[in-house]
Amino acid sequence: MLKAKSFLLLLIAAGTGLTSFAQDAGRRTISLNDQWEFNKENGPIEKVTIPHTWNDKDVLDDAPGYYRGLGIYKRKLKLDETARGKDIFLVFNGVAQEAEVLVNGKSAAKHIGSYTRFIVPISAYLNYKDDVIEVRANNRFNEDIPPLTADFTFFGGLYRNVTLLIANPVHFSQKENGSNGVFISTPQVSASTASVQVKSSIDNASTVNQKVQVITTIFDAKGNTVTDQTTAVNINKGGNMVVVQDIKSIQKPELWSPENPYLYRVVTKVIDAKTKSVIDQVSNPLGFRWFKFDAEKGFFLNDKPVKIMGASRHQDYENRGNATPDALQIRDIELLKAMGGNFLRVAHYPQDPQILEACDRLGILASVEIPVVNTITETEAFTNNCLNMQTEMIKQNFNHPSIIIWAYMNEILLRLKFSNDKPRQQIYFDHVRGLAQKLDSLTRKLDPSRYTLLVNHGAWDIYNKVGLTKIPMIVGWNLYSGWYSGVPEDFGKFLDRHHKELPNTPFMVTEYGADADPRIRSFSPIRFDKSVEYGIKFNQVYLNAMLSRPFVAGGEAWNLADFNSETREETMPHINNKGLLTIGREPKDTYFLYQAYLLKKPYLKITSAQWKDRTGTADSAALTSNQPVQVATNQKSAELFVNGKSLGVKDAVDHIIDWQVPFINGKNQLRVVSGDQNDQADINFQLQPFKFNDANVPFKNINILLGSKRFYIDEKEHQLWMPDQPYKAGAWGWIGGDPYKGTNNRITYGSDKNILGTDNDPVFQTQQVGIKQFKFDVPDGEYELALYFAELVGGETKEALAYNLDNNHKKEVEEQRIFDVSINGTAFLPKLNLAADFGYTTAVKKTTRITVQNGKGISIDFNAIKGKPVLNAVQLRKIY
Ligand code: GCB
Repeated sequence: MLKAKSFLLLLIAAGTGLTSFAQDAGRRTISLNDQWEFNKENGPIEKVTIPHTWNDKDVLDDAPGYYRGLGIYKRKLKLDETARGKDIFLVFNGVAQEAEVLVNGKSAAKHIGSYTRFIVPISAYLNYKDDVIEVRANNRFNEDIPPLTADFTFFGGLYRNVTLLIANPVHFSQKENGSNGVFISTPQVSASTASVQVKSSIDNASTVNQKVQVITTIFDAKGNTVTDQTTAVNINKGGNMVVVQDIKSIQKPELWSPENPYLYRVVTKVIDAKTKSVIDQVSNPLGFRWFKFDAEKGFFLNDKPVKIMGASRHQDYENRGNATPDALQIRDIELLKAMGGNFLRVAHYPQDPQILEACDRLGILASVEIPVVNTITETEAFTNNCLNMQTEMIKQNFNHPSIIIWAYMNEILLRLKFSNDKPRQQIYFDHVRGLAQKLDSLTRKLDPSRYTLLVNHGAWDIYNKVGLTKIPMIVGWNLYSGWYSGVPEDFGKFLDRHHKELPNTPFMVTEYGADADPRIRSFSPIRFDKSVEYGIKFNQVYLNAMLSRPFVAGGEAWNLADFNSETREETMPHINNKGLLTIGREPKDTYFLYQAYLLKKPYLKITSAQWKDRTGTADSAALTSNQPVQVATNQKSAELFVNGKSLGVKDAVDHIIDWQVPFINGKNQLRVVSGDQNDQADINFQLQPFKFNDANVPFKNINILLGSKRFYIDEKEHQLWMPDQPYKAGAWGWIGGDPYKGTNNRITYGSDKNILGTDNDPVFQTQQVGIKQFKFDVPDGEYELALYFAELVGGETKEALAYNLDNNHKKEVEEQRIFDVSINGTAFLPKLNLAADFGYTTAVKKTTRITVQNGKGISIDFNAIKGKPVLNAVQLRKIY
């Protein structure tokens, strides 16, 4: 056995940091995240640190698609002679999505799937002098590997921690699907006694039979030994043995729950029977809890009813793709806890090991699933990859007390294949059902102590017809009434339908949500406007419906945070904005709404404080502009003060209180008080004159969105955009036309296409179609005027434009428009042909300087030559 001193040498030689160093543990683990060289196939070599993805930048540009191909990572491994005779492994926590590991040019292992750990034995390939590890990762489309399609970006790379494991020849098995070889269960738990079963799989890779002792010790949270058990075994050379230890009668176990996530530690050692030295050791968490789902009464933890409320989570982060460092992973779970959540749906794939460790520690219940999303491939290889992923997921995460559910399919009938060939479609359905049944049976076999879950979208009939609601122990529904279709109030009806028609099947709402772009605000929020205010209304209806129905086990907001989804092209292209947090993890108003609903301690928060910079027109000749302010609270009522003056006490309705606040130009101090709770916020207000000749409100600049009821905050250029209005004499506004309603006249909110050449997509995504004139009745002076245009497409009822790398944005609109724009009678943009001159969905901004004289103000005239003239936005600034 290696002595401590020589280990030290080895560590220095490896030149890396330590991730886990247990005295006399027999094994050593050392992170290998640094000093990698990376290149894309045929690309230049760069130095990188793990976690790394090659897609972090190319998902940010306007171009559709991202690199899906081969990436090659190389690193030296400086092991010295002292490592000889050891069993050496590389532990990969996640490589996306196909991986081949080579050591000194020889293939040591291959792995399929982005989201689970794999462990590669490398001793046989080492020279202990100048070893080189190479990882060839590939995120190409492969029809045999799930996910095939999904609403998230399939980043490629060596994107989770890599570790070197140096073990003695006798060690906990590294052949147990990436797990640590020890599996802990609690066959019996009550408040008075509990039993624990520890199954340890041990390999003897040496050339002699080995007499060892397996010692399992359970420590409480303070480090006191609760109990231990020793088992003597003889393991044949080159063999494996599974040692089962039943530890009975642990008296009065401290129970694990969200309120008190009490963790025990189970340390299992392999000891040399003769020398008593430690040959190998692993440590695992242990929590004592029991739970059940009841179709009538919901979920119970330790015999107490618990509504499981929380969110789903994707693993990517702003500007980092999926290469998210540990600290940020952990922080997500802390943010979920601080929101009042007690449940995490780890969706749509297993995530970093830190996530479930944080759930154990913080008291967050969890479900985990494999990425079988939208559709399947009917091949044996696809089936086997699914089964293998499910096995890896379960065995790698088996010991987490936070996990109560294993899931395996999400909305698998979303993309209905073979719709024009019913007999063929029936074969496909049979295959889907068959795969679901295999995954469900495998899960129950591998882990009888937890529930199985299959997640459907809201198409009730088809999932029941295909038989998918009969297979899992609990059903999950992803419901978006009031978003993709219908109204939010339909949601409650769906819940009641399940309860009535599947009265014996427990269920959860595994997803619900509405996109909210934190830069967009509205006083008349509607579906698809992406306003934060619509998000508030939507979530109030959903939370009320779930919390008032005991048979609903719980619900998970989609999503904890905004996430990358390359094919989305909405107000924030390539991002799904349904998060309660932004992609950089800033809270949106909806996050505060959840705190008000879910936290038990008194809570009071000015949610509109997030909207720090506002603009609006003065009310008549007054020096104020009345605008709503929202407060989220779990108190009955609160009083709001503005610049020291009370606006009165108001009652909360569905955890929100609304006030009309008379904002003055400049800084406004808001303060809300309820009992001993209070919160305050400063809001900067840019007051626009009611009429331009109003001497009390001097005009500086104004930014107006046409065809829009939205406010938009351009955070990069610090510009505040406001909704349009029909022309008012003495002020400003449009004459003629209607808001853009989508290519096929569908009632939508502007275009849902990426506007090329800008990050301010919402400025361009709406427009006034058929506009005749836009007027500013400004006094004489020098002004700068900017007109914003884009030829819009999108907003169709059917599937968005075919995803096409060649010309994603080309689309024949019915009328190709040509029009003249003149300013105060002088030609400015003659024969403007947006599609022909600039291309579709492309940002066009035309600026000019105007000398206004003789009290004529500014009149922008639009003269149609062909089709209807359009204007998307207008900006006016007074120079002097
Ligand atoms: C769903 C999917 C999820 C999507 C979400 C959405 O039902 O399960 O992957 O991201 O809807 O935002 O459309």
